[in-house]
Amino acid sequence: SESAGEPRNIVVGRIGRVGTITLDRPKALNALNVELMEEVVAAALAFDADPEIGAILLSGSERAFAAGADIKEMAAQDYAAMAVGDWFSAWDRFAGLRTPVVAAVSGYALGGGCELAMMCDVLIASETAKFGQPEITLGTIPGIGGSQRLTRAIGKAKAMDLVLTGRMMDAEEAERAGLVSRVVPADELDATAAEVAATIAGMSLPVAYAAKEAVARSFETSLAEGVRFERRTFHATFALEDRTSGMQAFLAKERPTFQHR
Ligand code: CO8
Repeated sequence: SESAGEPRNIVVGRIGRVGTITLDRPKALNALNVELMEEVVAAALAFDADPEIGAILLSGSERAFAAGADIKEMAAQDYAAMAVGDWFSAWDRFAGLRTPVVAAVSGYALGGGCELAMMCDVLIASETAKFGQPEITLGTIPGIGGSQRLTRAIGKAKAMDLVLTGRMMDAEEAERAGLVSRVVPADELDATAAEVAATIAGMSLPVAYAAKEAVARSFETSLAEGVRFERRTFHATFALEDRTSGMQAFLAKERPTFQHR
C-alpha cells in the first residue's frame, strides 16, 4: 500500500546482502501506528522479493525498540472499526516473510513492540531491553500474536504472569526464559546484530529459506509431521548447487562461497 514517497516513520537501508529497517518515530518511542506498520511491511516485502537480500535487520532506537501499538490512534476506535478494518492484520505478512529477520532490541519492547520482536527469527537484546505485554493495563489484550508467541517462547507460567499483570521483564530474565537469542552490552548491540545478519546473509539463500521454514514449521505441526517436513526439505537441498559447492569446500578445506542457488 506504500507506493509513492519516502517512508516517514522508518529508515530503510542496505549493507551488502542485509536489508535494514530502523524504526524512527522517536517522539512516540516508536509506537506502531498504521502508517509505520504499512511502511515496515512494504519495506520488508520488497526485501523479501529481492534475491540480493539474504537477511533483514530490524532495529529501533537506544531508548525503545517500540513501546507498543499507538495508543492515541487506537483510543478512539470502536469494536466495529477494529473488526471490519481487521486492525493490525498487515503484521501477519511480516511474520510470513521467507527471509530471515534479525531484531536488535534496545530499551522498551512492549505490547506490539514485544510482539514485533517475537515475529523476528533471531532476537539480539541489549542489556537495557525491557519486554512486556502491558495491554491489560489499558483494558485490552495483546492483538498481534503476543498471547500465542510469548506462550510458545517462554511457557505458560511466565506468559500468564506477563500478560495478566502487565509487568516488564528485563533482558536477563528474558534470556533465562528463552525469549531472546543473545544478550549483549548496550554498546555492542548494533555491531553484534549486524554481524549476525551478515552471517546469515552469506549463507545459501534457498537453504536459509528452507532452514527458517523448517524451524517455523515446528510451531504449526506435530513432531512426526515436522520431522517428515524437515526430512523432505533436507533431501531437496541436494538438488542445489550451493549444497554441492558447500560440501566440496569443506573437503577442500576452503571457505564456501555460495551462489545463493
Ligand atoms: N502509543 C502512543 N504513544 C506512546 C506510546 C504508545 N504505545 N508509548 C509511548 N508513547 C509516547 C508518550 O505518550 C509520550 O508522548 P508525549 O511526549 O507526547 O506525551 C512519549 O511517547 C514518551 O513516552 P513517556 O513520556 O511515557 O516516556 P517514559 O519514559 O515516561 O515511559 C514507557 C516509557 C514506560 C514505555 C511508557 O511510555 C509506556 O508505558 N508506554 C505505553 C506502553 C504500552 O502500554 N504499550 C502497549 C500498547 S497496546 C498494544 O501494543 C496492543 C497491541 C495489540 C493491539 C491489537 C489490536 C487489534
